[in-house]
Amino acid sequence: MFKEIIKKIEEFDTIIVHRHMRPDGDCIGSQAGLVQALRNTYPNKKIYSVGDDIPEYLGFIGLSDEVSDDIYKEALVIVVDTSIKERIYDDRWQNAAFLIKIDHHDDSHPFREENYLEFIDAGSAACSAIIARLIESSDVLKMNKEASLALYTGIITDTGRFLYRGVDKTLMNAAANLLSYDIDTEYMFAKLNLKEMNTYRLEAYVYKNMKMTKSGVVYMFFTKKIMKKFGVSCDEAAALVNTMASIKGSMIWVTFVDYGDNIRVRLRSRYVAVNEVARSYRGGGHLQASGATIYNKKEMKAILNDLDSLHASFKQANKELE
Ligand SMILES: [Mn+2]
Repeated sequence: MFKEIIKKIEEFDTIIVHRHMRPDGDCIGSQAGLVQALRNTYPNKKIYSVGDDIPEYLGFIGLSDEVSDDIYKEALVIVVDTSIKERIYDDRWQNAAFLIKIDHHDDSHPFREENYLEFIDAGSAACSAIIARLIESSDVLKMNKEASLALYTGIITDTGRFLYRGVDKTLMNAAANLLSYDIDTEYMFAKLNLKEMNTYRLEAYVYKNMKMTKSGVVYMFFTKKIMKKFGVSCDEAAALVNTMASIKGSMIWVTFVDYGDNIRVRLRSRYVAVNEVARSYRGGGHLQASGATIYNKKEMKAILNDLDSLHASFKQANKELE
């Protein structure tokens, strides 16, 4: 399949790379890494990166270009790290002459039928690792320092710094190859890890105030009032979900963040698959890292009930796990 993708890349003079909304590190890393490698390989092709909603902490790798509507009809569009078409940032992907999807989600669905190719490796813990393999395995595409920094950042973020399940030999080999391009990892980790003092204060608040359901699902609701008090944004609050990650007996942990129009839910877990529950509340994602959207306290209660039952029956069936 890599060969067919490369063939299409060779065929087109205009290549536009899209990704999903509300991008994370793997999403930006996949997109920027691919764009940088393509630019490095084809100085005479027009290569674009779509999306101006790059989070500040990913500004050191993210690329955002203005793309005019009329070039799509002659362009190859590549969508990275996106499972369903509703999540693609910028609807103009539909106008592509040819469309390619490269993804690693379990619930990935085809974007369309005609003039379309997809490569999905749900076994890869990061989409960036697939892009790295695509580039490294081809005789045509040329990796460089910028591309490798972006892809390595994607791998680091989507694997929780190589901690999550799914980190395997293939992924580590891809990461090792990227390191041969002289990436400044100290700089990268500073960009990813440094937090404002008020975020740490809020973290302390989470430790003190997180709640637990009967079976041990831990959760935190970040109200407007709390976020205002600590001076953190909704996204910064949501990023604190893993503060609750390592509590014995609590294999599911959840944040609720009041975004005003809706409440966004982040679900994380070890062992237990939580994406089914996410799907029933307008969300989805990975088995152990999903998101959902709810609209009121009643739904919050309902989703917590669902998770509590799931957690209770999982514990019942897996007594050795905690
Ligand atoms: Mn990803």
